[in-house]
Amino acid sequence: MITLNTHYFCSTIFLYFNPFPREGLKRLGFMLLLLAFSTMFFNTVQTPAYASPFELACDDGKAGYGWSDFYPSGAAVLFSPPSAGWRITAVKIHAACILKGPASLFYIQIWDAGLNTKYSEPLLFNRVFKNATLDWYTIRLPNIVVTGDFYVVIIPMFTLDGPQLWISVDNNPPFSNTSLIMNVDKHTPLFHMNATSGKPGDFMIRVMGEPAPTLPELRLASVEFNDEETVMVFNYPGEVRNAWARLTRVNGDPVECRVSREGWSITVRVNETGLLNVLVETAGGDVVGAGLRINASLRTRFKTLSANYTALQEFSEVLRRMVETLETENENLRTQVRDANYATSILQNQVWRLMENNTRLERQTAELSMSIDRLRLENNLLLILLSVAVAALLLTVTVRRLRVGKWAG
Ligand SMILES: [Ca+2]
Repeated sequence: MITLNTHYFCSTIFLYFNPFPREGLKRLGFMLLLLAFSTMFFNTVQTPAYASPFELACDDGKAGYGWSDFYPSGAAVLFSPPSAGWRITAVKIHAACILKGPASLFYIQIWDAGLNTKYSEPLLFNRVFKNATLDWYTIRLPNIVVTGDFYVVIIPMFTLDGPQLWISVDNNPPFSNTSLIMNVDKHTPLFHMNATSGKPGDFMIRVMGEPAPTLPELRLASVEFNDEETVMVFNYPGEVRNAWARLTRVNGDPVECRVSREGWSITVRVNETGLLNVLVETAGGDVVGAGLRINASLRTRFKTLSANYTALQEFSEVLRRMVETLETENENLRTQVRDANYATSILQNQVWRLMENNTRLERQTAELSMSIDRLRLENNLLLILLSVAVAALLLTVTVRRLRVGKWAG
């Protein structure tokens, strides 16, 4: 947090008028009083510095010191309007801005009680502030209608070498306990400037407006991603005269977005990340807004998923081809098996036939063997008979020779 106290303001900004820094506070008070009188007297376009029936204020009008900080810090004030619906026509800031360096932007935002952005507008410092002049500055807004409590958030986008916006803080009791320093990137409070805090105060930020009928909310209906862009559809259940959208990049630069509408649907296409602010102008000229953070991680996750999906699709295609190949191989194998079965059955038949033949041959062999045995037996018998016949013949011959010898002798 960077603070610039009144003493410092006076001793730097009003040095020309005040050679004695200790007199600075009185001098500042006097100048503010003079300014208030002059604006009231001349009835200029400058809004009076004190609360009117249509001005919501949490400070008492006395600046104690100036606050500024680097992004993502922002000065926030919570307002509780007197009616449920409130039309914001302008925001007033008591501040001093040192205009130097290249022209650059600060932001004014409206958040709802749930810390959701409803409106975000980038503004050039030199279009709003006079150089090094502590004063009330009025920033006109396009009739933004809010429901219930809301925050006005000023993001000074402090830099060392560019314009430096110092927002006044009323640091005298009583305290409204409605000012805080926000992390506008994360949408979380960084520091509550409550009476019980170490540094209580009220940012000198006020709201000009009037009661308005409550309007329906602009709601996000769908988000889709593709390789090039994020496509969001918002619904507004009412007559829409105009619709527009603006993306604030992470570095703070604003980009206008493409918007198309059809009936209640407003389609916004974005190809970057950052804070998206979508706005519709109703038939009555009021403006209703919605904010949405388009996250880098969400897109990265989508891209990763998309890449994984493509890889899986390719793998699936490889698998499909493998299955096809396997199916073909399976069919071939089936055919081969069928053929093999056929061949087997043929072989089996041949085997059966061979076995039958074998059996028949065995039977024939057995029969032949029996025939051989019988013949062999018959042969033996015949041989015996032949031996007996030969022996009988020899005996007969011998007997005859003996008889012949006897007679002759
Ligand atoms: Ca006060």
